[in-house]
Amino acid sequence: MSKEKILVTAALPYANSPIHLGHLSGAYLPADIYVRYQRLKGSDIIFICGSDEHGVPITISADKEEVKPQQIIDRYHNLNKDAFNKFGMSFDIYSRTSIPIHHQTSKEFFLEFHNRGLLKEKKTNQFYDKKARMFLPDRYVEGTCPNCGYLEARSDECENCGTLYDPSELKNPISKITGEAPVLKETSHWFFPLGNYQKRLEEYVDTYSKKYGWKDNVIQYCKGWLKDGLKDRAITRDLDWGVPVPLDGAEGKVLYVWFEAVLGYISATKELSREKGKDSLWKEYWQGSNTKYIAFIGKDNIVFHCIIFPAMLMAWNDGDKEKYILPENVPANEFLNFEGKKFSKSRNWGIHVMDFLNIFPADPLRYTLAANLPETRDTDFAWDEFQARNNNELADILGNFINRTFTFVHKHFDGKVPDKHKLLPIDYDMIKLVADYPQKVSDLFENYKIRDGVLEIINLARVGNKYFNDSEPWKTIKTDRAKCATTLNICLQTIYTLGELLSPVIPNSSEKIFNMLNAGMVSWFESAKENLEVGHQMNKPEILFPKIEDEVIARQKEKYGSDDTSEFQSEDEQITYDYFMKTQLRVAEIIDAEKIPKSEKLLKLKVRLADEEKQIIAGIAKHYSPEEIKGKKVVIVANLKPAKLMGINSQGMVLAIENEEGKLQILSVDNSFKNGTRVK
Ligand code: B3M
Ligand code: ZN
Repeated sequence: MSKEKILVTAALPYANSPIHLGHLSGAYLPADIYVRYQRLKGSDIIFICGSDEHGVPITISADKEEVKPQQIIDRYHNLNKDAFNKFGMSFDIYSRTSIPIHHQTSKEFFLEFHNRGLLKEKKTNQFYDKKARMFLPDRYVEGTCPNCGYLEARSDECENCGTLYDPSELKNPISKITGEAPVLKETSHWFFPLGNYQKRLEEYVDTYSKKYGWKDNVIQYCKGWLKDGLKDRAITRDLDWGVPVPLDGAEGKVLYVWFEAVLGYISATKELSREKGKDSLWKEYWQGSNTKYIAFIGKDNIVFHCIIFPAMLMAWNDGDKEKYILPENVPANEFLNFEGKKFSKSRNWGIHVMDFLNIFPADPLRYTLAANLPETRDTDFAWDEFQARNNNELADILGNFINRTFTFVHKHFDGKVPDKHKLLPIDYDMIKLVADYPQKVSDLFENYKIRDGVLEIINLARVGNKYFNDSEPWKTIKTDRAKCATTLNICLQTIYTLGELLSPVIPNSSEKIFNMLNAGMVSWFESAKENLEVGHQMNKPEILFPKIEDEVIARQKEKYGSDDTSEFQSEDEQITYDYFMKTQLRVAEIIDAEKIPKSEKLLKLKVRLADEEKQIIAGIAKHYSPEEIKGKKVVIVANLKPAKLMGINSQGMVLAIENEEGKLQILSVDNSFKNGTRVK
C-alpha cells in the first residue's frame, strides 16, 4: 500500500477584516505546528487555507465603505496573506473562493445533488427592500421583538430573550440598507435535506470521536445539535455576490456561503495540484484509499465542519462518482481573549496580527500563544505575560542555556564539539532524558495537545540549564578536562534536539540555532541521536531573544490595552474625520527637561499648554540634551491616557520623526504660536 497521506485544512477567514491574535490561537498556529511537526517526521502532508470571499459579511463591509465587494476581498485577501506569511504560516497554498475553479467545484456539488433529486425547492416569505430592490439577509433587518419588545431584534430571532419567530411576526421591521420598512415577499430556495443524514451523522460522530479521540468540547457541541434533530437547510440566498445558482430561472440567487466555503478546501487543493503540474493530485488527498483529513477551526465553526460538511460529503458519496473521505478529527479550539475581554471589532478591542508583527518578531508571539492555546478552555493574551514569556522563558531559560554553552565551548574548546569520556550517573540520566523527548512530544502533538507539547519542550531547556549548573564545567575545566568535555558535548547534543523539536513552534529561532551549530536538521525521531560529531566546528553564538523593555510594553498597553484608546485598527484601514479628531494635538512649550537616572533613552519634560502644565516622559535622550530643547515649542498628544514609564508618570506624548538611519527630530513650531493651540 502507498504511504499514508495527510490533508490538513485551516478555516478560511472572511476577507473583510484583518486577522487578529484570536484567530491565530483558535486554528492557525496549532495547525501550523502540527503540520511542521509532521513534515519533520517525513509525513506526506499538504496544508490548505485561503480567503472566504463570499456571503453577507463581505457585502456588508462593501456597503459600509461604499465600494464594490471585489475591492474589499482584494484588499483583505492580500493583507491576510501577508500577515500569515510574516507570522510564519507554512501553508502549501493560500487560495481564495472567488476564483473560477472554486465556482466550478461548488456548482458541481450543487448540480450533483440537484440532478439526483436530493434538493427540495421551497417557497418562503422573506423581507424585501423595495427601494434597494433586493431581498434582505437576516442581518440587514431589525425590528421590535414580538415577545419582549426589544428594539433591535433580528428578523427571525431576538438576541435579548432568545425567542425564535417567523419573520412575519417581527414588529416595525426596518431595512438596515435604506432605513425603509421592508415588505414580506415570496421567494423560492433550494434546501438540503440534512435530516436525512441524522442517523449516519450520529454514527459518524460516535465512531470517529471514539476512534480518533475527538476533543470533549467538539463532541458535546455535536451531540447538542444532533439531539435537537436536524432539519432541511436552505443552501441558496437572494444576493448578488457569490457563486450563482447554476439553474435556469435562478437569476439573482447565489449558493449560501457556508455551502460553498467548506468546498473551498477542495478547490484550493485542486489549485495546488495545478500549480504542481499534476491536475489529479488533489484526489490522492481527498479520495485516496490511504489518506486522512484533519480540519483545524475555532469553536464557532464546529457545526459546519462536523455536521454539515460531512453530510454534504456523504450525500456526494451516495452517488456514483469517486468518493471523498470524511474529517478524521476536527480539533476545534476555544477562544483567546485580549487583556481579559473578547476581541471585538465594534468595540475596538484587540490587536491585528500585522500590527503586532510590525513591532515584534513572530517567534516570541508564536511561543506565547502556543504556551497558552485555548485547547480546553478560553485563555487570555496579556501584554505582561507576553513580556514574561519572552524575557523569563525564551531569553532566560532557552537563550541562556544555548548562549552559555556556546560561549564556553568557544572559549575553552575552540568552538569545536568536545569529546565524550567516562560517563557519570548525572550524564547517563541527561542522555536518557533527551533520548526520550522526540517520542514524548510526538505523543502529545499526535493527540493535538499542542500546548502541552510546547511546554514540555521548553522544560528540556530548563533541565539543560540544571545539568549545566550541577556539572559545574567552570570548575571542571580546571580540575578534570575530560569531565568538562563530556558535559559540554552533552549540552550541545541537547541544544541540537531542542533546536529541532522547537522548529515547528519558533521556526526562525530554530534556524538561527542550526546556523550556530553549523548543522542541518535530521528527521524528528533522529533528533535526539548524537548528531554532532566530535571536533565539528561551530559558529559564534548570537543573541536569540532580546529582552523586551518595560517601556515598550507600557507603550503597547497604552495603544492597544485600554478601553478608550485601544486601536483595533489596521494601519492601512481608513479612519473617519471624527475618529482622527479624537486625537488632540496641541502646541506645548518645553519649560523644563532633565535626564532620568539609569535610562539612556528617556528625558523627563515639563511642558506648558494654554493654562496647564504636564509632565511627559519622552524617548529622545539620545538625540537631544535637556539644555538644547528647553524653550522649544513642540507638538504633543494632549489627551493621551497617563501611563507610567520606568515608574514615572507620563501625561502625553511629544511628536517626533525618525529617518532611516535612526536620526530623530521632534516636530516644533515657531514662537508665534500660542501654547495650547490645536494642531489639525
Ligand atoms: N469564514 C467563518 C470564519 O472566518 C468562515 C470560516 C469558513 S471555513 C470553510 O470564522
Ligand atoms: Zn425578545
